[in-house]
Order: sequence, then C-alpha cells, then structure tokens
Amino acid sequence: MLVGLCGKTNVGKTTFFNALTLANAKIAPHPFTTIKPNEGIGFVRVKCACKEYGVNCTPRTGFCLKGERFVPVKVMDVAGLVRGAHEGRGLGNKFLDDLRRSDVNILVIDASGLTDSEGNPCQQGLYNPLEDIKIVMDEFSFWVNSILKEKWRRIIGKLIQEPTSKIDKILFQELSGLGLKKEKIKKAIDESRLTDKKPQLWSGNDLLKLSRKLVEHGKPFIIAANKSDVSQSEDNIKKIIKKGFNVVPTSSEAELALKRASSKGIIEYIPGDPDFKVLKGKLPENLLKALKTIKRTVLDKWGSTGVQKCVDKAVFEVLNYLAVFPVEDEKHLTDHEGKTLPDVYLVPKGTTAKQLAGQIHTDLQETFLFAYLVREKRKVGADYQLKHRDIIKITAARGRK
Ligand SMILES: Nc1nc2c(ncn2[C@@H]2O[C@H](COP(=O)(O)OP(=O)(O)OP(=O)(O)O)[C@@H](O)[C@H]2O)c(=O)[nH]1
Ligand SMILES: [Mg+2]
Repeated sequence: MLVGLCGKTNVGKTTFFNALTLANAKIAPHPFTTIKPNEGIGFVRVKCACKEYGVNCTPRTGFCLKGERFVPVKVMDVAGLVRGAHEGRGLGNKFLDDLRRSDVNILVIDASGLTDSEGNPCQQGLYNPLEDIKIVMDEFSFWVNSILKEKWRRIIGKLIQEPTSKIDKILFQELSGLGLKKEKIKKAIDESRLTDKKPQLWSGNDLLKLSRKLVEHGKPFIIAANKSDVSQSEDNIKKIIKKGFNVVPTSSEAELALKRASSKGIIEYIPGDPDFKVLKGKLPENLLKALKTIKRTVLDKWGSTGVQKCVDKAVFEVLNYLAVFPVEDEKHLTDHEGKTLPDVYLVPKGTTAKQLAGQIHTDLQETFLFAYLVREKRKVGADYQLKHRDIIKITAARGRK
C-alpha cells in the first residue's frame, strides 16, 4: 500500500509528509524544494479491538494509543508541479513517473490562495485555489495522453493482428507501467463514449478524453485543502466543497507541530483527535502561544488538523480498503507467541477469508478449512467477505492454524 502526495509546488506536501512520518525532509517557503521523492512510513487510524475486549494489545508493527490503533502504510512525497510539467516545465514530469507506483493519491492544494499557479506568493483574491486541482488533473491527463499517443500505432497494430482481442485488454498490456486496473480502463472507455466506436477511428480528442477518464478512475484521489489555519482559506474551502470535490481541510503545519510536541513529551496528542493535553507544567511563552493558536485556528474550527482524517479517507473510503485483526487464539485474541491482537491487515473490500489466509501465509491458504468470527462467535467458509474490523481466526488442516 503506497499513498502518494502530489500537487502544485509550494503547497505543503513535504510538511504533510513530515507530519505523517515524523521525518525531517526539507521544507521551505519557495517553489521546488523537493526534487527527489521522499518515502516513509505513515499510519492509518483504526479503532482497536483491545478496548472493546479490555485487553492490552501488543502490536507487531505500528502502535496503539488509548484504543486507537495506528497501522503502517507507505507514504511518498514527490516534487511539486506547475503548468506544462508534462512538457518538462518546472521540474518536468519525473514526479508523474514516481507516482506510477502509488495506489491512491492525496492531492495537496494551498487553500489560502496565497500562492499562484507557479507556487510564488501572491495577494489574496488574485488566484483561485480550485486551479491547483485543475493543474494537477490536466498535467496528469496530458502525460497519460502523450504516452497513449506514442503507443497508439502499436496498439492499433496489435488490434489488427489479433482481431479477437479487445481494446481494453490491449490498453491494459500496453499501459501496464501506469499501474491501471483492467476494469478501470473499461470504465474509462465507457465514460468516454468510445465503447461502440472502432479504435481505428478514435480521434486525438477521443484519446485526450480517454486519458482524462483514465486519470480520474485509474488513480483515485482525495484533496487535502491545506493551510486551513490561514484565515483566507475558509471561504475557498467552502467553495471547493460546494463544487462536489472529495476534500478534507488540513493544516499540515499544525499537525507537524503537535506531533513534534507530543514526541518530546510536551503534550499528549493522538493524531486525528480534536484536542491535545499539555503535559509539562511550565512551558515557554512562545510555545504556549503557538499551541493556543493551533487550538483556536485549527482544532476548534475544523475539528482536527485533518491530516490523519485525510489519509484514513484515502485508504478506507477512496481506495475502499478495510482493516482486519487475525488471531490464532479466539479466547485470548493472541497469536502463537502470546502477542495480543498483534496484527492488523489492510485488505481491499471484497477480500475473502481464504484470500486473507493467503496473505498471512501461502500454506494457510492451501490448507484452509474454515474461519471463525470472534465477535459474532460463528464459523464462516472460504468465500466469506471480510468486514471492517473483523477479528478472525483461520483454521487450516494439518494442525497449522
Ligand atoms: N500556514 C501554513 N503553512 C504551511 C502549511 N503547510 C506547509 N506550509 C508552508 O508552506 C511552505 C511550503 O511547504 P513545503 O512542505 O515545502 O511545500 P511543498 O509542497 O513540499 O513544496 P515543493 O517541494 O517546493 O513543491 C512552507 O513555508 C511551509 O511552512 C500549513 O498547513 N499552514
Ligand atoms: Mg516538497
């Protein structure tokens, strides 16, 4: 699972990345600070089963804070872009190449509207942050379009050579580097109204339309309306929501400050929470002031910094994944080493009990007998489709559990 962070330059992608991973990647108030992608481990937040069962969990990876489980996911922050990136402007299209690997992308925008299309500071009202979304979607689409155009003769050639082959299958093979799923390609063709038109007759315009749809469906996005702490952001965020975009207001700067203060033991803060608690009695005046500002301009206003919410939504809503707790001992919720609720698996919706067994161990899938839902206290078969937060025990033949 790889979550990509993309967007116009100077909008706060790296700040968002640092806030998620507590890395120290370079942040600066000017365009094109990030050149090479930063990769690290962030977390999605899941209500842990430990609280419900009154046990202390011992996570093998990630951690649990007061019954909130933080499950690792890979995060990648790439170079920022400007208009014309697909033709090499700014830092060019290398970032598009990097994003080929991501499963879901968080498109970070500067909701304050105080940076222009080139990422330079500008006065309020001169730039509409909705453009930040359009720039990214356009550049992605133009890039896919250029790949499609480059390969088009070959694609048509294949279609002529193998008349029984379908265009979606050939596109799937030829565009394999983009990491698009076959059904998404089919959907893109349908929505471009090209299903009944012979590919040999598709025009340049048709290909561009298809490229846009491939981007829309192939690489799912959620928008982080960043810099929500800046007063100018509020109206812009309302406008973006009104347009129907899937958007989460975020302040990556506030999240980073809270995480750092928490790691130093200054405050108690659970990422995603609407509040924090000051732990150290006497804080320097400037620190206290900064924390109060975060409380007033971000937490009280938006309900949280939004950073955690955005990643959770990207994984659980946009990508449609769910989290499950496999255990080997249904009474104690432990594995064979006695670790309590040691693992949380992130799997796509529709994953069956037997497929989960395969993710745990290939042996377990091959010798799968049945599964047991701990909460519901009932046996289920191989085809049982997992639900979010299932606690599940898998029983296999030959004594392997
Ligand atoms: N007010 C405010 N400023 C932010 C926020 N997030 C980032 N910034 C500031 O925005 C500027 C750019 O931040 P970066 O994280 O370097 O942005 P980027 O998108 O990675 O930029 P490039 O790598 O240059 O494309 C820095 O001055 C940050 O401090 C935020 O949530 N609120
Ligand atoms: Mg950066």
